[in-house]
Amino acid sequence: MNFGKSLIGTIAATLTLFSTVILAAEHIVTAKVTSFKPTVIRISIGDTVSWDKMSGHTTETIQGMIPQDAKGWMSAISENFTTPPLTVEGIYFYKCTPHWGAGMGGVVIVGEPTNLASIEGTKPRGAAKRLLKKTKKALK
Ligand SMILES: [Cu+2]
Repeated sequence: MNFGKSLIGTIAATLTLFSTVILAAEHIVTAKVTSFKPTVIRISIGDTVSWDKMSGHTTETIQGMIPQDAKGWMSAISENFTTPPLTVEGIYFYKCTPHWGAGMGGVVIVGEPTNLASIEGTKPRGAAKRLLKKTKKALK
């Protein structure tokens, strides 16, 4: 009897583990000339993001424009980078450092946009301002 119960427990735990792994999705962003496609993506907590066709590009989170408790990320140049599972909810602005002057950046929204007011509070200008506009549009 005890064996039966622990077996069921083991099966339940295994299924929970599998469903977590299966449900965590990988999202692909493609670098195209000096932009990221799609520029703004919405993902679930625990998903990952990968960048493709990154020759000559980087992806690096922008200081002050990610959730307070989140770790940012920084790729090497030309690296088809994949984030670890993004477990802190909120909005992450990122840039391609070599092409930020040309406005090459993007946004990952993990779960709910909990830090939107905080990002607005930084009064972004230029490319960051355009990213904010696209973020708000995506949230409508
Ligand atoms: Cu670039």
